[in-house]
Amino acid sequence: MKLNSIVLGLPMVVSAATLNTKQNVRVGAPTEKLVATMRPEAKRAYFTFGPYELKGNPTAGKASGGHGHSGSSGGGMGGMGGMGGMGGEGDTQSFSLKTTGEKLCAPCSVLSGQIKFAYANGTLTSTERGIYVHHVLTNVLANGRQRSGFVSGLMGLMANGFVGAGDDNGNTPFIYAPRDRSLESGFHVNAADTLGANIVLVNYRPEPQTVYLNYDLEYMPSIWGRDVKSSLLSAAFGAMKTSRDGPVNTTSSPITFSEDGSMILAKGHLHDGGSAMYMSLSRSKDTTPYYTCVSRATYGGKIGGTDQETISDMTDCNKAPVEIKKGDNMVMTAEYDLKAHPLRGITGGGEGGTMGMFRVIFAPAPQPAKELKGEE
Ligand SMILES: [Cu+2]
Repeated sequence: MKLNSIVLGLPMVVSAATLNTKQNVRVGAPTEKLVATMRPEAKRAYFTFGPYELKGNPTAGKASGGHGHSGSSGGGMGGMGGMGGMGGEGDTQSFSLKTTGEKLCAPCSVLSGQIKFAYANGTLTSTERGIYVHHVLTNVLANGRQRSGFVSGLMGLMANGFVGAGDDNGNTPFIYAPRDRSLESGFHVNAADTLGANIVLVNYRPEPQTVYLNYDLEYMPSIWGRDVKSSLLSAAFGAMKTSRDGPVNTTSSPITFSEDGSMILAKGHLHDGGSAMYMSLSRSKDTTPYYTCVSRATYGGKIGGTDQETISDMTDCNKAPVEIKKGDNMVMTAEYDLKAHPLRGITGGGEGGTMGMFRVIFAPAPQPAKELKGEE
């Protein structure tokens, strides 16, 4: 029996591979061809999970644009608007995924990644088709390789965030290496790493829908370069300030970096109603910023069956890595403008909550060589 499986093992693997290339279609994987863009020697592929079966939504089409309401202002949604909002609002359906790095590209260093939902036939889902991606939060952890945070305080405890999506940022990839290739970094994934994802979706259609989650990953097929850390940092705990009269700001206290490194990417995260996330960086004893940037919300696309315009993307804050010194301070501001863009109307009534965050991807500075330490 054992011998048999050893002998038979090889032909079976080969035939499976042949089948894969022959068909070249996996249930739930988008049919769009992928081309590596970060580095010529990189690979790119879809990693597909699911199916996730969404119940039909009997109140679909009755979603009220937030502007019609007077009773539930942004402030009134306080309990839902903050971190609690990640768990979902009244009309969301949640799923969880637990797997290992083996089911991704391990051993590999992910250079960029993007979430793509598709139907069984590979057609991408969209808000127009009634699939609203509230959140996909992915964490990748390894025993003994927890990514400690790179800022001090509660928000900086963990930095394990892997490719995710929000209602606002599905249209462009997260990058773990600079596009200008000025330094070598990636999100390291080993076979034994555990991947956990919290998937929160809304079905804006009356009939059930079945979807598949795809990680579109571009990666180096080895452990390569600096291992990045990735954290979601919030302008405030709880809801952001909002007003129906125009733009209002919520500004954070200074958030202090706890190590040297390079900020590879900063990308804002807002909910519908938000217009921009601002960031400024200053050296520890200096209040004059050495770096400022803005990540703006782009609105586009309607939610299926409603007249609600929703955020389709956020611009990247930085175009090139920013050199960070331990002790530097970051201050961020979330701007909401309900006059320009109402809060998301929840199917069956009510309004979505608010968030104001930055996803920050950080490559720690290389450790000084050991012999240098010895000479000290
Ligand atoms: Cu959010």
